[in-house]
Amino acid sequence: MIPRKTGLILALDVDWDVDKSAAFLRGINDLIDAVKIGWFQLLNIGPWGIRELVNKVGKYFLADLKLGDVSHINEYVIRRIHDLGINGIIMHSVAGKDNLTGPVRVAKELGVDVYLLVSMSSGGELYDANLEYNVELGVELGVSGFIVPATKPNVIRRVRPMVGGGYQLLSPGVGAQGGKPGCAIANGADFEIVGRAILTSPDPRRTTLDFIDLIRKPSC
Ligand code: 3DU
Repeated sequence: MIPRKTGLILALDVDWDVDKSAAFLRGINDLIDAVKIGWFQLLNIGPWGIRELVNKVGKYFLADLKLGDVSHINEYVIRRIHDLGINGIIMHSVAGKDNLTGPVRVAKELGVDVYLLVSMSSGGELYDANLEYNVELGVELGVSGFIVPATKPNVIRRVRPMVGGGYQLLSPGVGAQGGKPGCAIANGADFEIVGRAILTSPDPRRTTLDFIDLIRKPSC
C-alpha cells in the first residue's frame, strides 16, 4: 500500500535523464506520496536508468505499464519490475481472471502492490459497462487498490462503497485533463495523480503546494 501523507502522486511523464529527473523529484519529494513512472522512463532511460532513479530518490515508485498480457508474461514483467526496486504496478482489469490470478499471486509473494485499472479518464466505454465485474474481480484477487478517473467522479462514488475502506483508490486526470483538484478525494479517492500541471509549471514546488492545499479541503 502507498503510505499516505499528502494524497498527491506525481505522474513523471518526462523524457529527462536520470539526473534531471532526480533533481526535479528532490525539489518536491516532501510533498508527494509516490512517483508514477511508465513508458517515458522505460523508453528513454531504460530499466537500469529506472533502477538508478529509484535508488537516488527515496520514494514509493509505481510502474504504470497498464499491464494486460497473458499470465506468464505478466508474471515476468512483475518479477523484473521488482528487481528494479519498484513498489507497485498498474494492471488492466480487462485482461481477465485467468491472466491476473497468477501475476497477482506472484506480486504478493514479492511484496509488489497491484493497482487495477477499472475505468479510463477519457473513453473506455467497455470498462464503464463492466465496472462492477472488474472491481469485484480485483477484490476477489486481493489487489491493493484501483485506478478510478478524476474526470468521472460518479465512477469513484460507485467504486468506493463496493470496496469499503481496505483498498486504495488512485485518481488520474487531475489538472491538464480537466479534473478539479480535490474533487476525486471528495468523492472517495485516496490519492490524486497529477502530471503535466506540475511538470510544465514554471514553479513546480509552488504548484504542488497549491494542489495539496486544494486536496486538504476536498470539494467539487
Ligand atoms: O494528464 P496528466 O499529465 O496529469 O497525467 C495523467 C497520468 O495518469 C498519465 O500518466 C496517464 O498515463 C495516467 N492515466 C490517465 O491519465 C488516465 C487513466 O485512465 C489512467 C492513467
